[in-house]
Amino acid sequence: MLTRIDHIGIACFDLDKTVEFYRATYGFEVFHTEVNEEQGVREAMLRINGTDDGGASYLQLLEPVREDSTVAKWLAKNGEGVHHIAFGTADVDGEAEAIRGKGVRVLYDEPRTGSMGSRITFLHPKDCHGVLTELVTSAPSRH
Ligand code: CMX
Ligand code: CO
Repeated sequence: MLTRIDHIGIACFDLDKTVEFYRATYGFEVFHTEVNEEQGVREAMLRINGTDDGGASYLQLLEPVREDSTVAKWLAKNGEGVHHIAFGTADVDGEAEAIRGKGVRVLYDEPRTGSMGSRITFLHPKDCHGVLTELVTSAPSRH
């Protein structure tokens, strides 16, 4: 079961400036930052609210750290903006398999490491009416 919006991924050219916009405009503070080398991004997670399954909802601000990263490619084509949405689930493996069985392309054979030790996978945007969709299971320490 997909139980919540885990985050909305937003691609930006300058992470520090974008973080400052969200702080100054809305009062959202940075909850966590990290570089995910595998995904080719430097990211800031802004926590919006907790949820009743023990998870939370975030904005994920993403700045590419190398030119061949998926986010760099997307920014070059589209400019800044909403890059993907992510649904939270207790069972990313099971959800990915079930969705794959419905004919939607799941991009990874096995979930990979996402923010804060979470496990993530992605569904191809062309199979999801134009929306790059991520599935996330939070790390146990966040429950
Ligand atoms: N949202 C919607 N559509 C998208 C998209 C996005 N974010 N990214 C690409 N597309 C579309 C393109 O517009 C293009 O459509 P057209 O053929 O109609 O022009 C098509 O998908 C192919 O795009 P592409 O630019 O050629 O890009 P690739 O096929 O090389 O890569 C994808 C697309 C989805 C496979 C790749 O972005 C990917 O693997 N994404 C998952 C990983 C990721 O995004 N990591 C960063 C976030 C990390 C995190 O959240 O933690
Ligand atoms: Co994400």
